[in-house]
Amino acid sequence: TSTTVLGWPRQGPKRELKRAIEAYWAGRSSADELHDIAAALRADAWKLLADNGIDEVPTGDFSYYDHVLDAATMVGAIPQRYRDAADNDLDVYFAMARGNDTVAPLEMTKWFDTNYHYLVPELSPGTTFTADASRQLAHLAQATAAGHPARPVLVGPLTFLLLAKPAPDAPADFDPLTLLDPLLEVYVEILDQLQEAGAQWVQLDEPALVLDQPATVLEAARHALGRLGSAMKRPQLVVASYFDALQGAFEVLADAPVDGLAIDCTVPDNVTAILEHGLAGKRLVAGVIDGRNIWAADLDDRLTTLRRLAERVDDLVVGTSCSLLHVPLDAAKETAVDDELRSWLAFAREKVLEVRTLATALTDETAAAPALESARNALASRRASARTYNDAVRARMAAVTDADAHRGAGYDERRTLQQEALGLPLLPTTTIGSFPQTDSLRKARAALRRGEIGQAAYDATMRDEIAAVIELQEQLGLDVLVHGEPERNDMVQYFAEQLDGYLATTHGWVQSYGTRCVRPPIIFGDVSRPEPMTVRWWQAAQSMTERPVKGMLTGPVTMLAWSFVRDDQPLGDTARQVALALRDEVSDLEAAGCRVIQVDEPALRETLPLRESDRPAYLEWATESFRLATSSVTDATQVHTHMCYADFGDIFAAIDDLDADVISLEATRSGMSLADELKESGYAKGVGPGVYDIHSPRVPSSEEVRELLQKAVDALPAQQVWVNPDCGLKTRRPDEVRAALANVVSAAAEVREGLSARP
Ligand code: THG
Ligand code: ZN
Repeated sequence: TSTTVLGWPRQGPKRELKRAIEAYWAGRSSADELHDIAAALRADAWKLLADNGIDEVPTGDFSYYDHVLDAATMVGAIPQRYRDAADNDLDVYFAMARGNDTVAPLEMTKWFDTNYHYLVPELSPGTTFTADASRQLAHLAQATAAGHPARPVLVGPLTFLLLAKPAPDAPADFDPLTLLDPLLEVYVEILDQLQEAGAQWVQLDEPALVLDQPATVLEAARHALGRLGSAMKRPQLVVASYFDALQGAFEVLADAPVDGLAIDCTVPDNVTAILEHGLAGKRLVAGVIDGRNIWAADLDDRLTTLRRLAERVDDLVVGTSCSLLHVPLDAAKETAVDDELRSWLAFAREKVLEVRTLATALTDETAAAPALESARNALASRRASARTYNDAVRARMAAVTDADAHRGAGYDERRTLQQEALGLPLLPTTTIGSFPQTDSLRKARAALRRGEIGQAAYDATMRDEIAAVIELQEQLGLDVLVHGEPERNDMVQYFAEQLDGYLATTHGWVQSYGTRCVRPPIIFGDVSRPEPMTVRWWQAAQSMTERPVKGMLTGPVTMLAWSFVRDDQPLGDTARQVALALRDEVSDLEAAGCRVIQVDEPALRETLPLRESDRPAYLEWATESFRLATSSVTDATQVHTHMCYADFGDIFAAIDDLDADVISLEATRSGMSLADELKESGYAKGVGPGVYDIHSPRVPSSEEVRELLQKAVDALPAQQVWVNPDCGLKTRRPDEVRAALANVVSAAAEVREGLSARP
C-alpha cells in the first residue's frame, strides 16, 4: 500500500528559510542566495520523506510566505498597485505579503480554524487571470531530477475564490465566485503544463468544502470539478479536503469526474460517508493520521479504520489528514523532554513513520509488528500515567457550582462599587498591557537562560524596566497603569512554563504567518498552578505608584487556542482546568490589593468552530470558563478583558456573556465602525474601542485620535467608554509609544472637556 503526506513544514529544522528571507529583506543577501537555500531545504525535506518510506512527495506547497499568495500569483491575481510597487516578481510578491514604502500589504486572516494565517486575494470584475506555473514547474522538476515521484499541490479554484474578497475598487457586493469560469480555464492550462512536465497526479486543495456552504456553492463545485475533470490533457486529479466533515459536499466529490479524493479520516462522519457510499473507482488518500495535533496515534484503531476502508475502496493510499505545516518538525529533537513523555508525541517526522507503519501493516502485519508494538506501549504508558491525572484537580472540577462562574452582583451594582473604589474620571485612559520589548530585555532573558546572569540580577533588570514604564505612564497622565510585562516572552508560553500539566518545547516551531513562528506549548495532563505566577511583578509595580495598576493574565480560551491540547478529554474540561488555575491567580492578585484585573481573550473569536451547528456548545464552555477564571473577586474589583484580530460582529452576545466589567477591542483600522456595531448590539458594559493602531509605526496625531474617540462617544454613552490603544505595545519602539500615548491622553482630555461643556 502506498503512502503520502498532504504537505510539509517549510521553515527547515532550524528555521533556515525564515533567516534566509529576512536576510533578503534586509538587503544582506541576494535573491539567488535565497533561492539556493530554499532549494536545499526542499531537497532535504523530500529526502527525509523518501528515506522514511513516503512513496509520493508533495511539491509546490513550499512557500516563501504563504500558499494562498502563491495561488494568487500562479493565476495572475496581482492587483496593479503591487505591480507598480516593485520592479521584479519576487519583490512584487513580498510587497503583497508585507507591503513596502509605497504600498500596504494584502489583508491577512486565519486559515480555517488553524493558527496559520494566509493573505486574502483581492478580486474585482476587471480581474483577468493569466497562468504562471513557473514556481510549480520548477519545484516539480527539482523533485523529479532528485528521483522522487512527485505530486504538485495547488490551492483549488473554489477555495481560492471563496477565500478571496472584493478589491477596494470592486462593488462591495461583488461575488468572487462569478469569476469561476475564467479561473477554471487558467487551471486547465496549468494542468496541461504540469502533465507535459511529467506530473502523474496533481492535488487540488478544497478545504472550503468543509464550511457550511449554500447549494449554489456546491453547484459551483460540481461545475468546477466537471470542467477540470473533462480537460483534454491533464494529470490525474486528487481533490483534498480537511479539517471537518464534508457533509453535503461529500456527494459532490464522490460523483465528480476526478481520479482521487484525499479525505480527513480523523473525522468519523467522513469515514461513515465513504463506507456507505463507496468511491466508485477513485483513489482514496485516507487521512488517518491527524496533521494538526502532536499526539502519537492509536495505530491499532487507525488500522481498523483502514481495513474497513480497504473493503470499500480499490485504490487506497495511507496519508495525513492535512498538510503537516501545522505541527513542528521532529519530536526527537526535544531532548529536554523525558523519554516517557516524548514517546507520547508525534511531530511531522514521527507522523511520517506512523503513515509508513500503517501502510506496511495493511499488507504485512509481521513486518509492522515491532512498530505497532512500540506505538501500543507508548499509548498504554500515556493512558496509565499518573502524570496526566491530578486527583486534587479532578475533585475541584467536580465541586464547581454554577455560582462559581458568576459574579456576586449584576453589572450596574458592580459599576457603582468600582467607581467608588477607583474614582476614575470620565473616559478613563489605559493601555492593553505590554510595553516595548527592548533588546536589553531580550538579552537579559537570554543571559538568564544561559546562566550568564543570576535570578537576582535578572529580577533587578525587570524591576528597573517596570519603574521606567510606571514613571512614563505617570508623566503621560494615564489613569489605570500597567507594569509593562517585561518578564514575559509570550502571553501563552509565559504561563504555560509555570503551570503543571503543561510542556514547553525547545525546537517546536510552527509557522504562524510569513517568516513568523510560534512554539505552542503542549497540555499533556491535568492543569494546576503550583504557585503564584504574576503577583510579585504586580506588587513591584503597584509599590511604585498611587494610581491603580492592572493585573494582567491570559484567559483560558486563548491558553488553549495557542497550545496543543489533550485529545483524551473534552476541550471544555481542559478549559475548565486552566480556568481554575487562573482563578487562583486572580484571587491572589486581589488578596495582594489589586483592584483591576485584566484577563485577555484575543482568541475567543478565532476558535469558533467551522460549522455553525458546533458553535453554541463551544461558546457555552468558552464563556463559562472565562467567568470561572474571573468570578472569585468581590463586586468592587473590576474585571477587564481584551480582544483583537477579529470581526466581533457575530459574537457580541458571547462577549456580553463573559460579564467582564470592561473590554478593550481593536477598532482603529475599521475607522471606529465598531462603536456603531456595539451600539446596535445593545452592549451596555464598559468598552474601550482602540484609538491607536499599534500595527503601524505611524504615530497618530492628537486630532486623529480625537476624531475616533468622538465617534465612539457619539455612538455610545460616554460613561461606558474607555480610551486605549488597539492592542499591546510590545512590537513598537519606545519613542513611538511615548509620542502616540501623549496624543491619546490629550485627545481624551479634549473630548472630556467637550462633553462637560455640553448643556
Ligand atoms: N502568542 C502565541 N500565539 C499567537 C500569538 C501570540 N498566535 C496568534 C498570533 N499571536 C500570531 N502572531 C504572531 C506574532 C509575532 C510572532 C509570531 C506570531 C513572532 N515570532 C517570533 C519570530 O518568528 O521571529 C518568535 C518569537 C519568539 O522568540 O518566541 O514574532 O502572541 N503563542
Ligand atoms: Zn490585542
